[in-house]
Amino acid sequence: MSDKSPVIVDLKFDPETVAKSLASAFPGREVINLADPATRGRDLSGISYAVVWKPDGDLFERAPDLKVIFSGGAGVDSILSIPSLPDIPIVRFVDHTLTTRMSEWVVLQCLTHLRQCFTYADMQAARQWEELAQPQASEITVGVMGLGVLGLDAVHKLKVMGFDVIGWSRTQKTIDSLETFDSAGLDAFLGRTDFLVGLLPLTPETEGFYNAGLFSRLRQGGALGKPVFINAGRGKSQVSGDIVAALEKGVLGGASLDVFEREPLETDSPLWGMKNVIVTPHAAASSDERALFRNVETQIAGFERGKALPDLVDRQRGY
Ligand code: NDP
Ligand code: OXD
Repeated sequence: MSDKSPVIVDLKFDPETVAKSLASAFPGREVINLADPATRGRDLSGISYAVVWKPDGDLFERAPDLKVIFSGGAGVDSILSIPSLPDIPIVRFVDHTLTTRMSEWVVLQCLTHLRQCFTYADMQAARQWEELAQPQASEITVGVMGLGVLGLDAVHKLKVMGFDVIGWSRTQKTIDSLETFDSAGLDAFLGRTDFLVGLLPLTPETEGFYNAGLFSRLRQGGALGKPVFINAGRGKSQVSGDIVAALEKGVLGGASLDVFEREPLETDSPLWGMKNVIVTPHAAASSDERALFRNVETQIAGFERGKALPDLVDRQRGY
């Protein structure tokens, strides 16, 4: 029997993929996968570590001796909202596999709107051969909200594609070759933005943030005529009704949405069928389970050697 503390796994991901990835994870350490019915009623006291995504509401009461909580994703809102959350370190999942996926999604959406793929798809369906006027990427200003791990990588890759990129974050940043704005510079930032990319965490400050008032301050009359809203942060930061209304009124010319106020998105939501709108099912940057377990293994090994934990959540800030 190993003297290493077991790891509790409570991930509301695809159970089969989790089980398969766990088969070779955490060598020499017992894993208690709560998705496995055999663990039902198991005593979780005395256990130091848990890897969680949307954990059970009573997990922290069942596991009162945890020393570190590892988030199964980059966002931690579903952990921070649990009333019985103990005051111990929470480590976010920060990994190139997740960051790369997010930047792929962001760049794909920006290129899809830039290259007017919806109009070309309609023309293809109508067997219509016609070339549209094509702005350069450099004529489009992409305003990235959130200059954290994901925002900064997306900024870099959008610049490689030739977009004019500006960034906005809670605190002022100085970043080479990037014009940045802080909270006080919101109006100036929005007034310059053609494609708004949301990569903000969900906090009390960002709840309901992407709303009619904000959309009305985006630049009108840019190279594609109307601004586009692209969000992969959190759905509760956006007001769906305001997005639909802004698209209908022409305040927005298009949208790409990976996250929604309620997930799964209701089957009768108008967003599914709207012109120039892409809906993806919170899949922009899903965590790769193997990479997650490797990452947690490394963090635990470092922690047990007395190393400081990286990527810690600041509860005061809420992310
Ligand atoms: P980070 O914590 O690294 O960065 C968060 C950024 O948001 C920081 O720049 C921060 O500002 C900024 N921010 C936070 N609150 C505010 C505010 N009130 N006003 C302005 N700026 C603010 O997070 P990540 O980049 O790793 O991830 C961002 C979010 O992406 C996650 O929290 C999660 O919700 C979402 N996500 C979605 C996924 C998907 O598949 N759809 C996958 C992974 C993550 P400052 O720099 O000043 O602190
Ligand atoms: C995350 C997510 O936060 O997948 O990692 O939403």
